[in-house]
Amino acid sequence: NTKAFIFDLDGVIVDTAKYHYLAWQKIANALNIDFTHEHNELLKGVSRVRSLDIILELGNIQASQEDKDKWLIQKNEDYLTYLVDMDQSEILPGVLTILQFLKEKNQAIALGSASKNARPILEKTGIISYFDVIVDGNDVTNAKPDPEVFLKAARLLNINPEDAIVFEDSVAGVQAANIGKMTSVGIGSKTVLHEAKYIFEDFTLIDESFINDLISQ
Ligand code: G16
Ligand code: MG
Repeated sequence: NTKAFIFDLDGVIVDTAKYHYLAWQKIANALNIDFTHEHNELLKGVSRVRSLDIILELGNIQASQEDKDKWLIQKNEDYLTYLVDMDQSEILPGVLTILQFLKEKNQAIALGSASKNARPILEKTGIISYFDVIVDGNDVTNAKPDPEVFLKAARLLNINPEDAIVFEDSVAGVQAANIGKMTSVGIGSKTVLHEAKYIFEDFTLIDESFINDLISQ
């Protein structure tokens, strides 16, 4: 039995949400917009362009496309400075164990991320070779909760959506998996991710028997 195991990136494999937050905060501060950790939750799984719109809405600011483009470039340049020193130590607990186990079981592994910086992050953390397929923000036109990113990954792996399992930390991502008729596994808070079929606080709580059951289903 071969299934497709599709991983989200930010918040699932690495904790880059903190770097996105710092970079957005600089933009928000310069515009006198109050941007808290709670506000940052709204940006998880959301594209860069949409994230800026959400921040501008928080501050009730109307901006020209020219200004928006400038801030989007600034945000990404600042975000990239946090990635310079990134290494394997930033992989979230339990992730490597699961990737190794899936490989031993000859399962198909994909990345399904909204980020346009996914490849360099997988390279820096040394895990890019685990992924048979990478679909990221450069490859899709519709953002989560649209299932495009996950459907595309499953199609490239030649596996039916019904035989795909998606690991996600965002509400939009869980919804995308459900809409795509895939098995959604939420990584994070039970209250936030209640729409997921299964929910675990983190990957250390996922054991081999759970994965084996998914494979034989
Ligand atoms: C991620 C993050 C979002 C971020 C988006 C775009 O997606 O969760 O906060 O805004 O990527 O990232 P970038 O600016 O690097 O293109 P995911 O789907 O990996 O959680
Ligand atoms: Mg995420």
